[in-house]
Amino acid sequence: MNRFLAGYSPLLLALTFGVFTGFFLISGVLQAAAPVRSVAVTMGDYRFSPDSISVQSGETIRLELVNTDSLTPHNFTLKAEAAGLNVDIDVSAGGTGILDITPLAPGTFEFYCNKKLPFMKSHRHRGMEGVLIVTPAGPD
Ligand SMILES: [Cu+2]
Repeated sequence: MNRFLAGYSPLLLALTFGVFTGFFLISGVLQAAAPVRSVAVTMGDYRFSPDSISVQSGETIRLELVNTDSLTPHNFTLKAEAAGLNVDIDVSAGGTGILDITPLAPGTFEFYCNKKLPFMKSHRHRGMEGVLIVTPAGPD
């Protein structure tokens, strides 16, 4: 066996191990601390604003829903089985809601408000709908 390696390999191993352990610890911490991108979505006057939200496949975004109407409750419904999403959340008049979503497949998926008073047009029918555009995950 090579004497040099025999003498130094434990040190090298320890250093290598230490460097890699440090790297993984740091990358783990960085990943855990990575901020989730927030998108503020207002709901009012039978509209979502914005009514188009873009996200990368596999990315988690936080939707901060704000109902700006003082009397009318709204809702955020997003049924996108293909992307692993099944969302149905009510937001009371003047209220807020927080929703983290992670779409798992690219595509364009409609979201809408499912509220409807008897004998009235549904909120969706009045224009309360939008699209979630999920783009393919980039290389990283
Ligand atoms: Cu509504």
